[in-house]
Amino acid sequence: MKTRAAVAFAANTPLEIVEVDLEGPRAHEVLVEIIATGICHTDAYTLEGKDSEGIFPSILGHEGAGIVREVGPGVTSLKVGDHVIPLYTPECRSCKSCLSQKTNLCTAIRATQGKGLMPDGTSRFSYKGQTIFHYMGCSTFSNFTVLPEIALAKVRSDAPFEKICYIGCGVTTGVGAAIWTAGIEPGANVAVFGLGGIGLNVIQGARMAGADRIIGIDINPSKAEMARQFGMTAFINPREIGSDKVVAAVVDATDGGADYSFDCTGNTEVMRQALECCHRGWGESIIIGVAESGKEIATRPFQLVTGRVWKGSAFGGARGRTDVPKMVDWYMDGKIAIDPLITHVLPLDDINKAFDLMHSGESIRSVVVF
Ligand code: NAD
Ligand code: AHE
Ligand code: ZN
Repeated sequence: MKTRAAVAFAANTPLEIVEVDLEGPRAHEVLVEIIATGICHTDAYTLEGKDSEGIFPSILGHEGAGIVREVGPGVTSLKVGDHVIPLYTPECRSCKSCLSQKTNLCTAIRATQGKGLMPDGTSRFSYKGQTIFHYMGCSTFSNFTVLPEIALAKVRSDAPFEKICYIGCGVTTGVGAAIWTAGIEPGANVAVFGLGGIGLNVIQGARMAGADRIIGIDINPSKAEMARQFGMTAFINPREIGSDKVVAAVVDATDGGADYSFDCTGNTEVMRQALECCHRGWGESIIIGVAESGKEIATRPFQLVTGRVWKGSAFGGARGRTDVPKMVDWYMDGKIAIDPLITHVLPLDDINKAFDLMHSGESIRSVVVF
C-alpha cells in the first residue's frame, strides 16, 4: 500500500512529506494506522545525527497511538480495530530480560530494531524502490506503519489518540522514572534538571509519590510556570546564578542534598551536577537524558564512595504491554495530567514546525494529528 510519511532522508535536513510504499504485515506483525504522534527530543537528536544508531533514510517518530488495521499470520493478542500504542521497548514476556523481572529492557528484537529493520532483517518501507529504515521499531511519523505484535500495547478504545500518544514515550518515561526506577517515597526531596516534556512528567510522578520539596532546574525560565502547576516547589536558573553554583543551590534547598535527582537534559555536564547535588550516604541520581554519541559522564569516585548512586532509566522502567494500558487508565481517571503539556497540535505537513518549536523552547509537546 501507499502511505503518507515524513521521511528523514539525511541528517540535519528537514523532513520531507512523501507517499512511501509499505508492505503488509508478515508473521507476528501488525499494520497500524497512526492517528496521532508526539515529537520527542530523541527524534530531534537522531535527526541531528547525534545518535550512534541513527540511520538514513528513515521514518522517525516513536510516540504514537492508532488503530490495528491488519494482522499477520500467528498474531494472537490483537485484532483489527484494537486501539494501540507502539512500544519502542517491547515486552515479549519470554526473553531472559523479561523473565528476569529485573528490567523492562526486553531483548527479543533489540538487535534488528537498532539497525532500523523488522525482526526478520528487512524493512517494510520503501520509496521509489529504495529502502527506507524503521526507527526505534515504531516509525510513527507515517500514517500507516508495521510493528511486531510484541511492540504494541492494547489500550482502551475511549481514550483520545491525540493525548494518549504522549504515553508512548514522554509521560511513561517521566512518571515511570519517578515511581518505578527511583521509587520515590513520601516526604522525599527531589531535584529535576530540565523541565521539558520529560522533566515535567518526572515532577508529576514525584508529586504523585508524595515528594516534599521538588526543585526544578532549567536554563529557560519560561518553563517554570508549568512546572509549578505540576508540583515544583522551587526553581533554579543556572544562567542566573552561574552553572558552577547549581549544586550548592540544590543542596541548600534540599536540607543537605536531594534524595533523588533526575537528568532530563541529555547534557553530560548537567548529569554530573545532578549526581553531585544528591545527599551524601543515600542520594540517587537517575539519568534519563540521552547524550550525544561520543559523550561520557565523569565525577570523582569519592561521590559514589560516599553513598551517592548513579542509575539510568529507559521508558521509565515500564513493561510496555503491562504498564502502558494502566497509564492510559490513570489519565482517563484524572490521576495524571497530559492536556496542559500538549502545547501545539499540527498537521503532518507542518511537522518541521514542531522541531522549530522544540528548539526555540516555545513548546512542551507538539502532537501531529494525521
Ligand atoms: P525537551 O527539549 O522538551 O526538554 C529539555 C529541557 O532541558 C528544556 O526545557 C531545556 O531548556 C532544558 N535544558 C537544556 N539544557 C539545560 C541545562 N544545561 N541545564 C538545565 N536545563 C537545560 O526534551 P524532552 O523531550 O523532555 O527530552 C529530554 C531528554 O530526555 C532528551 O535527552 C531525550 O532524548 C531524553 N529522553 C530519554 C528517554 C529515556 O527513556 N531515557 C525517553 C524520552 C526522552
Ligand atoms: N540509540 C542510542 C541511545 C538512544 C536511547 O538511549 N534511547 C532510549 C529511549 S529515548 C526515547 O525517547 C532507550 O530506551 N534506550 C534503550 C535502548 O535499548 O535503546 C545510542 O546511544 O545508541
Ligand atoms: Zn522519546
